[in-house]
Amino acid sequence: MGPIEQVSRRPSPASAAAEDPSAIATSDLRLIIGNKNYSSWSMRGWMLLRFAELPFTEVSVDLYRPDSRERVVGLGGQTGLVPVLVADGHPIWDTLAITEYLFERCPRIWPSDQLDRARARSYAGEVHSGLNAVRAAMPCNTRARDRIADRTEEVDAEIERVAEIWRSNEGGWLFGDFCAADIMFAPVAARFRTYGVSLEGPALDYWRRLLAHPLAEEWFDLGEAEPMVIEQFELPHR
Ligand SMILES: N[C@@H](CCC(=O)N[C@@H](CS)C(=O)NCC(=O)O)C(=O)O
Repeated sequence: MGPIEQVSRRPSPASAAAEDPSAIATSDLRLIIGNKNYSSWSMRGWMLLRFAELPFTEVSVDLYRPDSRERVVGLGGQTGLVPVLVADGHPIWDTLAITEYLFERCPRIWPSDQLDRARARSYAGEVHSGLNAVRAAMPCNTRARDRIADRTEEVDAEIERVAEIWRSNEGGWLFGDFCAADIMFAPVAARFRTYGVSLEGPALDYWRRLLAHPLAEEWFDLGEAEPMVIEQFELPHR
């Protein structure tokens, strides 16, 4: 099956124009993503765009097929990986770069305080370049439950690090108001649900809140409705 193109449910132009009156008139945004059930980076890219309230067209490519990367490259990606945001024909092929691009048009992507912003970016960097053991042991499979992951020491240490960050939440979200730092952790929260990771106290509260965020719930529902099954990410049940 070829790429599926659809126009995302759009925010009211008035609300987006309030952030940046020139944005709607000047940019054509197209987001290339993978399977919603399995692609954690696609989830982040999609949530970021929806949070920024910028209208965009969505193009879905089935991942992990022999020609998937070629298709993504054909749509403008340079690495064959998703997400890719094509802005007025110019591809941005990395989630952190997409985040910064959106921040320049929608300041609430990051906290308003400079030091908070630096800390939020540090968390995003940690997710982007780290959590490798969790990623390998707990493939993203948002609709699955009660799956068994190999909980090595490395996996448990990364889970504890995530819990430590989540415990520091400031009465709701990591920096008070919801921002890109929370979005970075949304697929991690979904992984913890799939593989039954137990949390306690403020980390548990934060995990619940993140999974119940309207954009996360919408993404999970869309993933639930997808028919595709990628066997390599379907780990055994308990
Ligand atoms: N560094 C990239 C990571 C992107 C990435 O690994 N995407 C995965 C989906 S979650 C992918 O495209 N996998 C398809 C493949 O490996 O062929 C980013 O931040 O956007």
